[in-house]
Amino acid sequence: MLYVYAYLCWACAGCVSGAGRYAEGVSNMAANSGVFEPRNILVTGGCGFIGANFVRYVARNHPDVHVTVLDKLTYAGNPENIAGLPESRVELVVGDICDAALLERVVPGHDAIVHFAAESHNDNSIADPEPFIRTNVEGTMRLLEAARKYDVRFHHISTDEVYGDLALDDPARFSECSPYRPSSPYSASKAASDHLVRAWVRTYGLRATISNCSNNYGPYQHVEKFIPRQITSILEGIRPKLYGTGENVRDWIHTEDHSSAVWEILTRGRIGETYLIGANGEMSNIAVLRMILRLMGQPEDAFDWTRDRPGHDRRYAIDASKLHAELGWKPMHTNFESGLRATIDWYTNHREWWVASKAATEARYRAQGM
Ligand code: NAD
Ligand code: TDX
Repeated sequence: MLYVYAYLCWACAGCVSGAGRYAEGVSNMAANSGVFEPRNILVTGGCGFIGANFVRYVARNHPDVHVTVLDKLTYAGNPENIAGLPESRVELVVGDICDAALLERVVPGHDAIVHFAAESHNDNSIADPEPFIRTNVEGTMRLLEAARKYDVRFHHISTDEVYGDLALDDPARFSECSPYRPSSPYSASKAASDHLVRAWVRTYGLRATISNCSNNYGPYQHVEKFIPRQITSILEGIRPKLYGTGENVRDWIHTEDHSSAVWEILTRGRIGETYLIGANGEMSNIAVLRMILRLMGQPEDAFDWTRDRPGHDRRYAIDASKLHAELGWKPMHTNFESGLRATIDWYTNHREWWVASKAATEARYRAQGM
């Protein structure tokens, strides 16, 4: 993997853009097929959990595609997440999506932007909303402006949380028609970014799509998030922590299935459309935690209750029938327990990847009584 610190010098713009990329030219609606065939994609946030898994997915399945990752490497970004990928196909530019001058140098020559970069953790947004507004709202606006100027196709990665929550006993699920009702500073900032994308489509004719996905799990997820926090706590001899009553429901999807859905939407989705991504993975937090404890050989009550998250969303549930019907997408990981077992194995075998951030994360949680 080629690694470029974008802020070092203007000359980096040359490496960033890559002569090969320019030579291949702008792509690419395959003749008459209606399929968009990008050759050079810019992936923001590609050193984070879902972005890195997407970069790996593209490198594995689409060897003709060159990926430039643009990532600020915040506490949540780690270049190790994309280590080992071929240098000729994956290039890392370290920089901020809010930096308009940097975008002027990086964006030209790409035929699509897939925008994952965000501040992504609800608890952090409750403690300090400001970075969320800056990266998720201002950063998205800067990228949209660059995409507009250079006529680059845009895919925006968003979340089901923009729709607020559902009652535990409500059979309803979120669809593309659900009203926006975000609860936390994080989800409000993501909702704002969705609205910006829609406005750029309608007002400026930007070629953009949006996807709103449910809770992801899998390798490379930061230890602040529910599943890796509990797994790594057990590995470190710390009792897992369950917020509130533990009855809150999340709709789990393996991150690889999120990647395949994003690829389908990017290449075959209709411009201006929103697609919900989910894999029928509804489970209460306490059920997930008990499954983790069982799979790791612990008693099912070996955890502590903590105070609840303020404004804690009760239930998320996705109706992904538009994605199934229009694009024929289906998840590959349909057995949550076996996906969870593989995730436990990954964290067990990659202690060096998470151990430093574990200590810092638990100190932060302890200070908040969580
Ligand atoms: P993450 O926190 O693991 O990664 C975010 C990445 O963005 C990091 O690499 C970070 O360094 C980078 N970044 C942050 N601010 C930046 C900036 N200003 N400029 C450039 N890079 C910056 O997040 P994640 O869980 O991988 O989520 C990725 C995207 O998917 C987000 O947009 C999130 O809203 C969305 N999403 C996440 C989930 C989930 O379950 N985690 C579900 C649905 C949607
Ligand atoms: O220690 C914990 N104990 C606990 O009970 C943690 C970290 C979380 N929880 C609960 C809170 C939630 O109900 O587990 C659930 C999942 O929590 P998170 O992993 O923080 O995820 P969530 O808040 O649901 O948001 C996630 O899915 C949607 C991602 O972090 C978002 O980026 C995405 O948009």
